Amino acid sequence: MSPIHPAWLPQTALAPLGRLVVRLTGDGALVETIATELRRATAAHGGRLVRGTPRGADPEPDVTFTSSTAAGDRADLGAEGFRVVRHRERLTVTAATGDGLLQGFFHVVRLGHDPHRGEDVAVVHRPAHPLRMLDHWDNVESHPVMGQVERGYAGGSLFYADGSVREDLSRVGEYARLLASVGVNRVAINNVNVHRTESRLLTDGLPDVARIAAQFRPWRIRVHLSVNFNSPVALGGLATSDPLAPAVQQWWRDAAARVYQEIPDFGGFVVKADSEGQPGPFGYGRDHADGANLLARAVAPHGGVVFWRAFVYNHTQDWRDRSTDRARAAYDHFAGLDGRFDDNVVVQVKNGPIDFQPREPVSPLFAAMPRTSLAVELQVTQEYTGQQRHAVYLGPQWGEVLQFPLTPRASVSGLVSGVVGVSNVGDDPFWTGHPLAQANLYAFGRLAWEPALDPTAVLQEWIVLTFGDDPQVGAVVHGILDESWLVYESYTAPLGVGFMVRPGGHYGPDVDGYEYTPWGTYHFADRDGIGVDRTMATGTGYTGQYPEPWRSTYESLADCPDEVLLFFHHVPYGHVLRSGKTVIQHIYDSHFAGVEAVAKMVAAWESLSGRIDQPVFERGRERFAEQLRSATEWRDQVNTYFFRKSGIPDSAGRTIF
Ligand code: GCV
Repeated sequence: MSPIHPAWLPQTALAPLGRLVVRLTGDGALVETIATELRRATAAHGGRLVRGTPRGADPEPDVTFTSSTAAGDRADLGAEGFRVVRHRERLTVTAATGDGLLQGFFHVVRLGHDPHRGEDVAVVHRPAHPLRMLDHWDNVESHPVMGQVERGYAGGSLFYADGSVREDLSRVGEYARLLASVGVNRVAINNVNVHRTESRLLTDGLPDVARIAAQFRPWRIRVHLSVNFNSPVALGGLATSDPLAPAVQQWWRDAAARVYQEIPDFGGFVVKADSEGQPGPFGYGRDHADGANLLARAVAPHGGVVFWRAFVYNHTQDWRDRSTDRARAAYDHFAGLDGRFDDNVVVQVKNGPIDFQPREPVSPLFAAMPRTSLAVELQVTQEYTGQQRHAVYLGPQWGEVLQFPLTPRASVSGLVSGVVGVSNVGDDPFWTGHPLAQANLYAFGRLAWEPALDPTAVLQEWIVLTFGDDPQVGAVVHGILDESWLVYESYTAPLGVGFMVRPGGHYGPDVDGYEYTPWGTYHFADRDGIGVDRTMATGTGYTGQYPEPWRSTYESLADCPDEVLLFFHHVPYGHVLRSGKTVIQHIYDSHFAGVEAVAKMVAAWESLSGRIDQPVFERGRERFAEQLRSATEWRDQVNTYFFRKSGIPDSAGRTIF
């Protein structure tokens, strides 16, 4: 068993700061957290930590972290911001809160060598979104089908083993440190599918939840629980969980009060309701505003927040029924409720209208609820993007989503107050299965804090912190990861078609895997053409959920961008794309090119032998071998399927079976 990998915070990452004279002022729990970091770093690397206000005998600090109580700073820097001033080779970081100072501390770690040297600067950093959260789909008791972590590709859970909360939670503390270093400030610790044992975390499991919260607290990360909407019946013995029943309301108030007694900084609840078998307000003839407000009012007196998921759709559809369209569901259920949610409800919307496919258009719901707090939900765990066996850097996808100009005035990022990711971490020694998948966890936090960051620059930060500044390693890792999302897309589902995966596990190709199932139908391929007609003119009308200009853009075959063409239109195989290629030739070309790109990744990784830690190299090598095998399978199955359907040969005459 390899020792636990330090991810992007090895001792070497703290060495540049640890060599300097550093002053730290202020007090409080978070200042003590920073002090511990600085004490360790300076002790290991020969620098010096000076606490408190300057005294005559103290050496001049190279870097100063200072807590300010000035009203102007409070207004300017807010609850989590910090100011960085470099003047004559002295660096000063000022914050009005411990949270801000902690973020400022990690900012200086990212600056690397000699952070006090360089041009004079004065810049304020504030997060774009106050809510930056990771959801864990971890089960306390390993689920017979989904295992310990639903859609987890990094071993077991950090929190649970053998049916209960782990005795030793020290690794959770390490995880909290990593998350804090990239600005994550909330974590939900159990699966949104809340099974029997997990529902009891809210009641008799509370002391254990409190132990987990204690690991996150020094890093100011608030813990949330996913709760089962039916808890008043299942746990409280009530006859109903109807959100309008006074006894139900009282039950939730009491439950929340007990939680806050045990965990005063508890974040609140996460709820998946009326979705994929989870109970919800529909069962009582109520709507999702009634359901969400029930829980919101229970936690409101304690400052809690309820993340209510908009992932509500019918998973028992009849594939013969062409009028149902899963893509429409979130908007159809939620847009009409805008304005009815309490202030402490955050409606959590998946980035796309379906389910974390390699490519989807952004959900139109972000533009439809101006009077509701929204969060965008991203999938860091690589359910449909290679399950941490394929190297896929998702930063560019998330950057595109967050910056997508959905309305004439606002990007998705500008329409939401939170960014939530489904965590990709488990008890794996490398945290994330594929060591390169750590980059996704890192980028999630950084982009949630500042969506305008260039994902390639974020990757560069991660590379230097993790591997050091060997330029060859940097070039190779960039070469592998920069375009890896597009490479993955190219050898899997083309042009916005999704779900050509093996049902259940969602790994590997199965073109017709979901085509005749109750979960929705995704490609409608026949001998003449492919794609889902979601237009208003002849299809499901989904395009009508978008504001202009996207409604017209997506409705029009001529204007629809190639990469989502088959998401919106059913076209003949001979349809000529904006790229100038026919759809069928694009399918062939992209699949051949994708596998070639993976072969280059494999060779590039091999060149790192001896230049990076051996266990990281070996783990990566094993994953790249699987990626090449799997990509080849995708290429051959997808190409063969569409060649057989269409009868149109590859113009380059390559091997199709
Ligand atoms: C936690 C998809 C996944 C499910 C997941 C669900 C959700 O359907 O396959 O495993 O359930 O999304 O987001 O709730």
